[in-house]
Amino acid sequence: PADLMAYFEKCGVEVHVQEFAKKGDAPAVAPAASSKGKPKDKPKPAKGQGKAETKPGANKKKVKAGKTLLAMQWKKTENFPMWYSDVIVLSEMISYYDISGCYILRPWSYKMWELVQDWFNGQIRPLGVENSYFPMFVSQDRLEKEKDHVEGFAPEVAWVTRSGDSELAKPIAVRPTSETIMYPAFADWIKSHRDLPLKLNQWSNVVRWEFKDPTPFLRTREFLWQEGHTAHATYDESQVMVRQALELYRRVYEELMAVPVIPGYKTEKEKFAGGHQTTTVEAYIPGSGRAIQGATSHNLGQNFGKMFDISFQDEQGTSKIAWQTSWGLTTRTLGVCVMVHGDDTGLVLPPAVAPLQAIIVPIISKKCTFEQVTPYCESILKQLEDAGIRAKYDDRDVYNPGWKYNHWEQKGVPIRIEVGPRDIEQGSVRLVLRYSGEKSDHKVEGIGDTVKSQLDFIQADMLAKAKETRDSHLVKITEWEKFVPELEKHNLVLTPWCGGEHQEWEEWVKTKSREETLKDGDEEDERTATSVAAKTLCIPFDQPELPQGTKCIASGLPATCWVLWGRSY
Ligand code: 87F
Repeated sequence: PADLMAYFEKCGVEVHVQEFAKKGDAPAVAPAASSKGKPKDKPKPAKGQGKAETKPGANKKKVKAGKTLLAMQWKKTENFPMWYSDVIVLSEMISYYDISGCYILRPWSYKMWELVQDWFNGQIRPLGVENSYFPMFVSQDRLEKEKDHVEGFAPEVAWVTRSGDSELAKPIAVRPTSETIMYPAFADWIKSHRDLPLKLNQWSNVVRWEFKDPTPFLRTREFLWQEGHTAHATYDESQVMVRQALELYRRVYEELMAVPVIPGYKTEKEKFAGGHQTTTVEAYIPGSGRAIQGATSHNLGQNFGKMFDISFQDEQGTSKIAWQTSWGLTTRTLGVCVMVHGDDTGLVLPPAVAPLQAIIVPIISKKCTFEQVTPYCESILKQLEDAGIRAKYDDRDVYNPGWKYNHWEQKGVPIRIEVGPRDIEQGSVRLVLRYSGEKSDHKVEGIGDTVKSQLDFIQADMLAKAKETRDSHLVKITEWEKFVPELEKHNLVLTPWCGGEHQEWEEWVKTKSREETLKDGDEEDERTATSVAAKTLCIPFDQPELPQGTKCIASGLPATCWVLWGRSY
């Protein structure tokens, strides 16, 4: 199709593309459409969104001449969910699958996850955290041992009830999280203060059978994560661990994904019910004006220790209950990264998580053949690899340079290195930066160092730009009247809060913000099941000054802190 389109363009023919897929089928851009089972979850344009409404009968988008069939069909500002789907499919991160809420992570996204894993493993090792692997199945007795913890989550637990034709004597659950799988073993292993601290991590998949609309990476029924679980002799030690894990999560977002986050405490209402205190990092998605929980780190107190009898003899021989933590980071990180940085051409990757950081594209012509350009390109590749850069020379002769530019742009490769006849003559290369489109020419000597410093610059600048955008959507208010109008401007809102035990006021804000939004004629998006109600995201660690006598925005009671609100995923 790409070649056909190029041919028509050359002939000056304007092409209209008619897709023959049935209504509800994934469009032709999703390769999975050709597989036998019908792919699920591909978003469809919502009523009143996109071109479908403005031009009756024109539900299929017109592909402009010169664009290949494999180009993005939606703009980020035009229809954010459709744009997101375009990006993750065209970049070859995701393929759709015939079970709702489940997606194929293709090598391009899986490599990104591996880069996160490598970095994270490198950070937890010096903290004394060891990797391990526990079974994915949990018996009903164990899963339901800690009632508080499963309560509320129960509808999401998936059960295996049969093998072949025979019913299992007792159904077994697929892990939604591993507290109840790991802690009986903790109880076995921990007898004395000498057995502490115990710090384990596991990389695995978990299953949570959610009924809200799924979104690849952000909300899926099966996802990949790491879960850390630790046990300590004292509360203070456990608290150090909680904050170390959260700091790593902040760094995953900011240093790898180039996404700024706000670290803080969850309120009593939003914390993990099984624990003592939850800390979180919260990110902002400009395309939807929504917040998203990035990752959480819990201080479990002694709740699980009591339930699973995780006790030890201290130095004096007294029996004590262990203090525990748990913390988790998921493949959601990748979705947030795509949503924050992607543009109308496709994916834009920060170098730290780019499977390829630089792609070398030769410009072949009659006067400059593959044979002539290849040694030059290979020497560039060698220099890049020697500098520790993930690079590739795209020497395929079945595609022209324009096709390759488009392909690697869609995949978000941070730097393209173009090599043409003039470059070979002059001993130069042309660099094109994906995130800004900026072009510049450089000497081929020292190209490893040049590209390295460009990558560092891109990484820092992408974070700085994302932070600027996030900060411009962060407002501090002290009167309720401004609350919903600020949400409507896609802002996160920091307000004074009475805090503590006043959970009912949090519910009040949720209800009230929803009512006031719908009163203005907005419709709640039934398709994505994303609520227009605001909820608390966190009580930021970094607290602005709270003048004496400041009142809670909701209750009017004396405020005890600032809390961050937003519509969220
Ligand atoms: C769904 C079904 C059953 C979340 C669930 O955050 C149980 C649960 O316990 C459940 N969904 N949770 C909370 C998970 C807490 C905690 N686990 C370790 C984390 C980080 C990693």
